[in-house]
Amino acid sequence: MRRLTPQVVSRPPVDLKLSNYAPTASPYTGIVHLGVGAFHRAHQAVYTDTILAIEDGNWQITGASLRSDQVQQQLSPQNCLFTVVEKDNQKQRYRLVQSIARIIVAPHEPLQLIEAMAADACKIIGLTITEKGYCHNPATGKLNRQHPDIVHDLEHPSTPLSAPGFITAALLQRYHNNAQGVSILSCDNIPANGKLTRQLILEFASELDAGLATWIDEHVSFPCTMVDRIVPATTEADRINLEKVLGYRDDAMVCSEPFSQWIIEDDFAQGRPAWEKAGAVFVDDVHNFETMKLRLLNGSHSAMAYLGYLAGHDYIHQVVGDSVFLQFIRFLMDEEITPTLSVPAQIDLETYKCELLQRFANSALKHRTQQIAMDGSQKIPQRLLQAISHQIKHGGSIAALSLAVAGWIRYSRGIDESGTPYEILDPLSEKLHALYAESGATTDTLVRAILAVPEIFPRQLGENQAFYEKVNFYLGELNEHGSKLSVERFLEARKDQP
Ligand code: NAI
Ligand code: CS2
Repeated sequence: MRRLTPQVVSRPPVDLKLSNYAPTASPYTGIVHLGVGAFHRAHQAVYTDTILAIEDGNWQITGASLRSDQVQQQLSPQNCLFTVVEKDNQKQRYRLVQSIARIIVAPHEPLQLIEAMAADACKIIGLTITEKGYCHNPATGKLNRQHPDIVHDLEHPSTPLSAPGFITAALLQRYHNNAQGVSILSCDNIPANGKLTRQLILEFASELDAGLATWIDEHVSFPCTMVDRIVPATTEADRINLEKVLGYRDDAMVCSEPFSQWIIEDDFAQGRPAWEKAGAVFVDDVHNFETMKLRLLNGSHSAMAYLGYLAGHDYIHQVVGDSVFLQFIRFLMDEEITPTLSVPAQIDLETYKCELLQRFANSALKHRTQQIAMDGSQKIPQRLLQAISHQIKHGGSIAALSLAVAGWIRYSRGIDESGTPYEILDPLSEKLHALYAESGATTDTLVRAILAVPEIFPRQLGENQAFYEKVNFYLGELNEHGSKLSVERFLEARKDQP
């Protein structure tokens, strides 16, 4: 086995595209990024790789893991080089990415991470740490003070565990050093991700030092972003295929679709790379882009993940390849999500929705329904529930959205339609499991109990009778008929309506 090494850059295989630039000499880089998972590698690291080849600037990335050392084991032996494979049903394209300079494993080197973010050289702190990494309450957008990592970090602020704790520790150093401000760039699928991050950091900082909170307010910017590129978790089969084509083993490779979109609010405290030259779009306000993407793409994704998995589909392309689910998703998009959107002037919504369905049908990209199903408690508020609240307020239909929520509840039972158990990966899995165990055989007690979980359901929505009735009805359907037949019955019932 020949591992990917810098020699590849001097004599690359013919199929491999790569940019030409020298690695940064400085130990401190302009960008420090928390959460160097699959998405960061196929998205922000690629945009930055393009820019490094066309303009000067210390914009290489120091990547940090706040959890395991897996990313370091993948990247460090390869001098942080890795391959992105763009795949669709027609072709595969290979690109070597060189924009990551080094990796810090925070649990091993917490002070080095704080120092990297507090350094004058650092202008941007990026985040792709998943929804749960923000340690907030998704229903209220406030810091979850009961979160064990937050409890720890407020007691031990100089040796933190959480992302809010690490960022605040670095900002405290900058404040004490009278240093310049910095931009905190959340690239997670969270509504108003910049505003939310600001709120959480200010809440955390106020607990430590009121002067720090004022300094952050004046010196630190939190641009909101809409990010989009489907990047499934890499499998061993992906690595073996890459080795066959390119002749080297790449433990850090990622596969993604060709499509990529990055819409960013142009509010940077200390400058930024000219990412627009790599295709990013800078706007004053991302709200309408983000709502459109979170509800149409991610809302459909979650609906397909729960209902599709229950119907026996392991991958997203299989779900949209099943005409019953395809019709259902199109109905969900057109009848219940579209009415909740203010569409940005640059977007033709019909084209956008058709392209989404084509992207979902990409069978070269094996996107597991169970990957999307994880962390449902952190995802469904912005993907499904906000659209439901909007529809209720404006007298619109919530049937398909409620069937998707019922799909999530049925999925959370952890037993599939053939009786086989599976693991629920969700920060609230214990709570959901306990609610299932306590609720007995009928759906109504369970649905009442789940809709009363304050971390997920805003009170007004959880107490809405029409919503409760719909979810209860569809959960009964799913239990009685299974997912596919329930969706068929749903569509059949729509045919009779005017
Ligand atoms: P991944 O599983 O490959 O990486 C997740 C990263 O988050 C890892 O570095 C992990 O250490 C870190 N992390 C997990 N829990 C954490 C916690 N509690 N605190 C701090 N760090 C934590 O996942 P991937 O694919 O990179 O996705 C990450 C996020 O990126 C998603 O949750 C989403 O918000 C966003 N995203 C992902 C897309 C995709 O298709 N994969 C596309 C658009 C956005
Ligand atoms: C997916 C997203 O994992 C999930 O929950 O819905 O990561 C999705 O692939 C991206 O948002 C696409 O941009």
